[in-house]
Amino acid sequence: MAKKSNGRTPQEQTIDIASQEMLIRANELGYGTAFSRADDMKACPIGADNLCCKICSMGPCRIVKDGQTGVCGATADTIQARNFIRMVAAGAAAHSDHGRDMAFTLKETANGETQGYIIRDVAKLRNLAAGYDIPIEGRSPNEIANDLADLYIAQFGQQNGTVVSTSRAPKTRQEVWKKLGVLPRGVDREVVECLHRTHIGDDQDAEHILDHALRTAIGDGWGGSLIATDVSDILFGSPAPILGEANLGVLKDDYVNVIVHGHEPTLSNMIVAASQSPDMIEYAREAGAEGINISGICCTANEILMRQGIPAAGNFLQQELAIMTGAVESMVVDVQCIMQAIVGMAEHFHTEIITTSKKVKIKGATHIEFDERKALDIAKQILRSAVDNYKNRGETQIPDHRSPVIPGFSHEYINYALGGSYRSSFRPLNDAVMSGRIRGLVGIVGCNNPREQHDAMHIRIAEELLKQDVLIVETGCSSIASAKQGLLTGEAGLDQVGPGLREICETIGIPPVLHMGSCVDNSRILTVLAQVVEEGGLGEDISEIPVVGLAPEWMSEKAISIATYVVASGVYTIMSGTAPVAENPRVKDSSIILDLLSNGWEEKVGAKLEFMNEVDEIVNAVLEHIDKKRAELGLPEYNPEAFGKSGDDRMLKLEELSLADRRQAIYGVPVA
Ligand code: NFS
Repeated sequence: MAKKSNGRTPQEQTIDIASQEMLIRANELGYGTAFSRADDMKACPIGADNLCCKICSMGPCRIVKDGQTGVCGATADTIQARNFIRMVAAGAAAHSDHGRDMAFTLKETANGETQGYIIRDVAKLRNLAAGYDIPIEGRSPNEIANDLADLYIAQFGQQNGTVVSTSRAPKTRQEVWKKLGVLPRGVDREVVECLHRTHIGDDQDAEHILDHALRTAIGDGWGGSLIATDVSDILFGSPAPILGEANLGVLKDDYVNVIVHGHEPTLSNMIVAASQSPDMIEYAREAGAEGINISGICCTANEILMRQGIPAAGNFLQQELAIMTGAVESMVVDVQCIMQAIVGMAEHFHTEIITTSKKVKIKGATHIEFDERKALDIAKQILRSAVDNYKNRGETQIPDHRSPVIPGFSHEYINYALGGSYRSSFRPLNDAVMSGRIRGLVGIVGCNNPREQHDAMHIRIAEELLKQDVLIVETGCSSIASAKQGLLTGEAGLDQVGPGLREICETIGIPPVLHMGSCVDNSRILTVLAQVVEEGGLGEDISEIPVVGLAPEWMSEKAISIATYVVASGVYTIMSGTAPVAENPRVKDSSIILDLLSNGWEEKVGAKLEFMNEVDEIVNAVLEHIDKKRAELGLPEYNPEAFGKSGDDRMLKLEELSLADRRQAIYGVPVA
């Protein structure tokens, strides 16, 4: 078995077989990857605890023993709180700037200034607009979209008042925020204030700093991210279940392979459309290929997987590995989660890395700047250059591993699936939780981190919770991890789930793990929870629902912002791996921050943020919390014995009987 000299074996680095195959190849060829670099470079221990301050040039200061402060006198808890909120600011900025760009694309589309985009989901547009008191009767979709776009664009630069989309949170939750003074005024304003407060000599009270982290993150989850999701649905359609595939085996030897990687759906959707146009197919055939095969990595993968069934080549840690197949003509990237290392890896192969965002260039990559006004032309230009590169392809090694996946569980689809078109409702979901068929709900979200075993935590936690009748919703790289392991299809997942949850999945026809989209689509989880509250029976506020949020392999600042707004929304949240702030046993004050994030936030917003690393510990904490919330609501104690005795299970048993015995079993009396 190939093993890096000072690192883990590929099997220790990832549980994903396709990735193991590529890591073995990397070792044989002597190419470094994020996995080997993580093995070769230990994380800085002071930075890992976030006990290092470099916000001014009197430092950098590092706090490594009791009583020590920065040159300015900043204490450990102040330094950690400042570092934490700066991560929230960066994460919120990334999500929200994406949302802003989407809102501008909506505005330009409404005014006929873009190429190839249309308003696809008129119903969602009208519903949203009506909710914000934008007139809809007798107006064209473009007129309504123009007004909604103006309203949304204004939320970013708004100075006073409240970000309008926070009104979609339950009233009780809005009251909690109001009382605490953390209703965001404008998305950008809160991000800027994070930077101001953490400049040398400003806010030096950890608790006060963290209050503003809540405010900024709410502006992300219920503001920028929600806007990104809304507009994506309006322009590209609200997702509904569709069959797709996931893992490196979706690459095809006889096709020109183009991977879209990053986050924004604007270019990727256009590349998909262009790849299916007859002129591009013809162009590829002339080059000797069967056609153009598009697949995705990271959240771009989720955006096109859940709307069009375009396959996902992999999650975050597979970006370099995809290039190592030797079968990728172009990797087209936009923003976020793009490792600079892909350019170096591509140099070993024929792959061309193409950057497309005005905001992102990578040295050594080709830059073809995207412009919504010429979207289709640019998409075709990118594809032509990929086709031209096909002739340069050398030896390939595509792992023969791919799994079917059914993504597309938007808030709107779940509403429809539960009740049908004429009585769409969350009632059956609430009832299932109330009866105990579903013990509780868990959202598993977030990244991969090469310091952990790739995909392992996502999958192990999901598998354990499914056995306990916990319904799971997923987004981001977590959902791609589950997709690769076959947890996102009905049949494949159901033999692994508890009896009550299985009944529900079979009745409604859903997998036990619901793929809800990309990371900005965590906003879908928020609006689902708001509707669960509205439906009644599970409390007056999100904090009363038996629900937990998990980010088992997080690595990005966006994940910190997400965790913060999920907690701010009232959901107990656990992150694993490297905690963004940690306790150093030699620095007493370093425990303050963890207490503020857990007990402090529980007092303020009704939910804790905690950090744990063992699967058993996490699963126990989740179940304990769910059962506690069930008890507080006066719901029956969870009892798996009570379920699984009807439906398909009974039919399967009947099938084993002779016809006469079967009739006896059904009618209770012998029937000739
Ligand atoms: Ni989320 Fe999506 Fe993945 Fe993490 Fe990156 S792709 S926005 S940040 S790594 S889940």
